[in-house]
Amino acid sequence: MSKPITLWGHAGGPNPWKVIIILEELNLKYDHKMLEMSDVKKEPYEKICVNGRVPAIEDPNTGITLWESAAIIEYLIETYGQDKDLTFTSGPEKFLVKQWVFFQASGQGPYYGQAGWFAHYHPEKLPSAIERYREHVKRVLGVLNKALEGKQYLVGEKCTIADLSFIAWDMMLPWMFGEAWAGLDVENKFPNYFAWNKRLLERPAVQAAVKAKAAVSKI
Ligand SMILES: N[C@@H](CCC(=O)N[C@@H](CS)C(=O)NCC(=O)O)C(=O)O
Repeated sequence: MSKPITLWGHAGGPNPWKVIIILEELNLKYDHKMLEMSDVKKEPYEKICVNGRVPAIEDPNTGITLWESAAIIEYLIETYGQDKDLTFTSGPEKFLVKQWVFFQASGQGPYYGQAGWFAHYHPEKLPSAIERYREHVKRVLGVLNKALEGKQYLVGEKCTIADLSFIAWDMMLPWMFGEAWAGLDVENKFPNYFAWNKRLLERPAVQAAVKAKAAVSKI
């Protein structure tokens, strides 16, 4: 790889940071172009992502333009993951990685997103909506906690994109729950999840993304 990948992202939204974690893990050169939310659903960005959402990438080394964060991280791993150490390429593990990557994109992201939306952005205060999506977040934490019983990582004995894809949304939990966050007592109620999340956050690539996000966003 010789030329940097362009990543179209946003300062606060989690999905571009999910991609940045993988770019950092793979030690790839990239240029993070941060858009305002008011610019994603119009030209010129809609020419890059017809869905008008970030992230999207443009990779001049292969000519691809790609959006949807899960598709992007699979592309990066398959194209640039030299020794495939962040995934599995055969056996049941190959599909178990996909299972968790799909679950993150369909079962974590949208519910966490709605929990954040109703707590912070919805024009009316709707306690029942806030409660509904916070319950969904707790359910996801419960699923991960159960799956991680007696295990360090979701698939096999190593860290993969299955694990790494959850972090960017998990980083936003304190913001999402506000004052209710401390009362959730994640460390004691979801101990396997808590230890796993801590383990992932200690990775240098994740730390690089956490620091870069903190420099441009408060959430
Ligand atoms: N499923 C998409 C979700 C992308 C997404 O919702 N991105 C947010 C920012 S994190 C966005 O662009 N929102 C703009 C909007 O909804 O108008 C993915 O994983 O890439």
